[in-house]
Amino acid sequence: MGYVNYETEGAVGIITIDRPKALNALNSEVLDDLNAALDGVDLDVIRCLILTGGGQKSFVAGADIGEMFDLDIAGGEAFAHKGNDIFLRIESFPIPVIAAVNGFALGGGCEISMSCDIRICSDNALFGQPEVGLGITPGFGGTQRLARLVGSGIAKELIYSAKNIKADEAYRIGLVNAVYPQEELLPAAKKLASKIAANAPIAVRQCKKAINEGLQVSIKEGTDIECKCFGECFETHDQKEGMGAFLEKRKEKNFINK
Ligand code: DAK
Repeated sequence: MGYVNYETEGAVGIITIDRPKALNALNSEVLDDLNAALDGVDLDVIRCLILTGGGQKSFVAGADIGEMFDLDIAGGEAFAHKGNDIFLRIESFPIPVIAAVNGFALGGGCEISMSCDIRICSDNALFGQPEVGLGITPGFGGTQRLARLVGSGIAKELIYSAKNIKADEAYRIGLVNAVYPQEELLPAAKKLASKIAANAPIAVRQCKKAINEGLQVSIKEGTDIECKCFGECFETHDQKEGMGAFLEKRKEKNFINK
């Protein structure tokens, strides 16, 4: 695919947005290629995804400002739908997605990282929602996901002021889980992905579903969702394997995603 590379290492898939000349900005082609990369993930084999940016400087420097500049109302709406559909697809993708943020994560770049389950970043990462300085609102979920992740007070400050924050501040406010030197970022992402991939895949998927769906509803509805997800794990090979290993005092577990 032109602007997006997809490779696998065992049960881990790595998607790289690779348009370094434009700091990996999201134009329509990148969004199409990203969609195609997600289509290509073999969910029978892959248990965790990593999303990162090509080059050493940028994760994603936002939606493509050049492409947006001339859009009319219909074109703007079509672009908005295309982006939002993909971001929602990442958020509800059946397996966990880790954003390995290796530089600029501005506008749509910050937003795509927030549609991932977990964010870790390099020490040169820069996060921000600069849209109000461009005369628009965040449009790929920034007003919604940032407030949910870091609280409305900090989200409002960042969005209204359009200020960028460095990796250490992103860590302090809980936007990222960890910060690494650039060269250690991808190895750390792979290590975390492998740890996730070693657990029972059906259980991990049900956890993602329960957390994501539970965040949208009341605690009572959320715990009902949790009960349903818990139930879904039973009668599976992997539930018998996981509990069997404990009862037999066996360290090795053979989870087969069934
Ligand atoms: N779009 C297009 N090209 C970009 C770009 C972007 N967002 N960011 C960088 N580039 C391009 C530059 O134009 C330049 O191209 P050439 O001039 O070499 O052809 C190349 O990448 C290198 O950039 P710089 O020369 O500027 O590199 P610097 O290191 O000096 O600066 C920078 C890096 C990231 C600080 C700077 O490039 C910058 O400020 N970029 C713009 C960042 C930004 O404002 N991002 C937010 C974009 S707005 C919506 C949906 C979505 C959105 C909104 C609404 N609806 C559904 C309603 C999303 C909006 C956004 O994401």
